[in-house]
Amino acid sequence: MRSLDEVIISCAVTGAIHTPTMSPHLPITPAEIADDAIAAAEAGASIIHIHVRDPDTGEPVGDLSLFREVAGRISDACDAIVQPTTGGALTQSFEDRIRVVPELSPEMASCNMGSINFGLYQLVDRYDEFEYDWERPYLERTRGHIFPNTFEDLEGVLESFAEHGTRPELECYDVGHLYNAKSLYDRGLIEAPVHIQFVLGIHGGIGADPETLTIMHRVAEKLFGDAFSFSVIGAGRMQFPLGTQAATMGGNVRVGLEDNLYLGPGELAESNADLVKKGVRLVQEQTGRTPATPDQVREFLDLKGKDATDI
Ligand code: KMH
Ligand code: ZN
Repeated sequence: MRSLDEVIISCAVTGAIHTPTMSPHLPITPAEIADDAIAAAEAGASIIHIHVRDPDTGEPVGDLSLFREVAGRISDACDAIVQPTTGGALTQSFEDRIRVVPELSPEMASCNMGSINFGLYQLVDRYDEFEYDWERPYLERTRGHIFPNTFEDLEGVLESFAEHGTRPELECYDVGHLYNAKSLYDRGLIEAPVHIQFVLGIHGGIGADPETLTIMHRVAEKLFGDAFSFSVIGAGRMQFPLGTQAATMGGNVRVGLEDNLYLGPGELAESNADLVKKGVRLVQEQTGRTPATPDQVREFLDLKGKDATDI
């Protein structure tokens, strides 16, 4: 496995999972998303993972002008690596989700390594009522929804990544996704250095436990040897325990309101920066590793650089 002395902290600032009713601190408008991202970068995040939302209702959308505005604001204000999603929103088609790569030609973007059930319907029962009409049906529809990322889809999007010199971060929600990634790597559609995100705790993927992180890591090592690095998403309350475990293993950490709304039991995080600060503190205390700078990450992941993007 490849590892830096420092730890790469990614911050996923808004996502497409949580809805405004779940937290008043979820950034919604381009200015809110960008401001929260810039503060997260100041707190130690070197990669900022972005989605966008309808500024009036908070519904996750795929509007390229919103992506352009958010990415531009962040890039103008700080040196962090802007990493748009190609997972998008659950209401978007695959073709719609990936348009952000040719549009922004970013240094990195997420790339989801297989089709899965992606259940959010179970969150509905936690709330008596919702602030916006779209929230309940958005969550409910995931009962019958598959998040599509077929081999044909992946072949197409990876060609687009290669054409634009954009490094894919390989989102793996289960062990089989590591094998999918390996077969695409063997075919030359994914190039080294391979950077994998173990996504633990999505309802439809592998669970968020210390054991599953160990299993994903073991299999990735078997498949990729020393040709990969990794980061971890622990959904919900496992964000910090699994992030700390990942850092101890020489891996990297993703925090942010996309994956987790809470700083501690019953305590909503008031900003993404608060989650970054907690992640940095825990990792430093437990492992002695300090946050990598964006330029250290650029060198480690062989990114093309901010000036080569269309942001
Ligand atoms: N929402 C996370 C579970 C993406 O945006 O492409 C994974 C993610 C994937 O962030
Ligand atoms: Zn995302």
